[in-house]
Amino acid sequence: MESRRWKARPPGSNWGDFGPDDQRGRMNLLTPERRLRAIREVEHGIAFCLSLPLDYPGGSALHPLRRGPRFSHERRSDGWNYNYRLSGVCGCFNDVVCDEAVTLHTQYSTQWDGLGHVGQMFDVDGDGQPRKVYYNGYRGGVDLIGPDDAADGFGAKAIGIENLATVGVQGRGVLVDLEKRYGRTRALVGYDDLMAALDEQRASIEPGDFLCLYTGFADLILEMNKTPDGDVLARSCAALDGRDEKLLQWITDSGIVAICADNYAVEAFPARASEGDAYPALPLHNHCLFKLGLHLGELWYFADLAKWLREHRRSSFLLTAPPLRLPGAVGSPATPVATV
Ligand code: UVW
Repeated sequence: MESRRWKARPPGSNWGDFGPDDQRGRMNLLTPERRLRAIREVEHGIAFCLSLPLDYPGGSALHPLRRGPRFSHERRSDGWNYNYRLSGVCGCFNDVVCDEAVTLHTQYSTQWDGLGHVGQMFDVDGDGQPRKVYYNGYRGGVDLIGPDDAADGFGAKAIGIENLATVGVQGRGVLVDLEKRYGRTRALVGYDDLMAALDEQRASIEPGDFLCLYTGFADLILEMNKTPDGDVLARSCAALDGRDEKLLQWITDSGIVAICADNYAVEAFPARASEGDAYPALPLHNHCLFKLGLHLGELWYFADLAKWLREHRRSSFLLTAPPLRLPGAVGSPATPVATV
């Protein structure tokens, strides 16, 4: 018998639709047939790296709590396990070896937001008491364990990023060229604007697709050469309008499996003002990660792919974009590849 971990699910959510214990969300729509359709996008055998160097943006201007990768090394004998000369018992080995450790904020640079990245205070038990919950009713303090929780072992015991990795993230990407439409002007893109951009490109989105948004934001970051100007970035490039209900409904209805953008948060952050006693600061994150189990890719690098697609009057490609299979993480760096 099915046992759900919630009595009431959030309005507009799909909790339970992929099963009571589902941890993959909309990636369930990535079927073998849809992967095959994606593979048929490959005609030239040309591949594009869709990642920034993972030590970009540089500094902490985009998010004060996220820092770039820091390397460290282990001691070995009386030196370090780096440029270390193997000697062996006979002293006759001539190998030289390097190992390393890295402290990496999983969402510093090109990344996937996992389903444990954003949840909501919601009355899942129907007893009038809002609780910290995430996609499909997984709970803060029970399934997602942090330093404040009494339970053993930190991390996401459910809906961790490893659940995305085991999907084998590969499908059809459709790049919407918002940079061509808006340049680097700050633009809030709602449903009507997105549909107009798709029409202009004669692109269509089908269930199982990855919606990819090229805004020029990552190019600006690269140009800032690791000293990003937060004020300039906040005033630049397009971002989705997470308060546009029509856009959110389209995301639900479209059957897309993920949204991947080259900007900071896919949606504009801060979002437009809202009304009411309690509402999400990140409404598109709320709709996608929390309600639909739909992953978000951020700070991807699309410039080279976008140029090629423009020149060839194409919008779609094969996308291969696994996160790290790192159990318990709520996000992951990524080095996605587009093949055309
Ligand atoms: C925040 O956490 C603000 O957003 P993001 O998903 O962009 O990392």
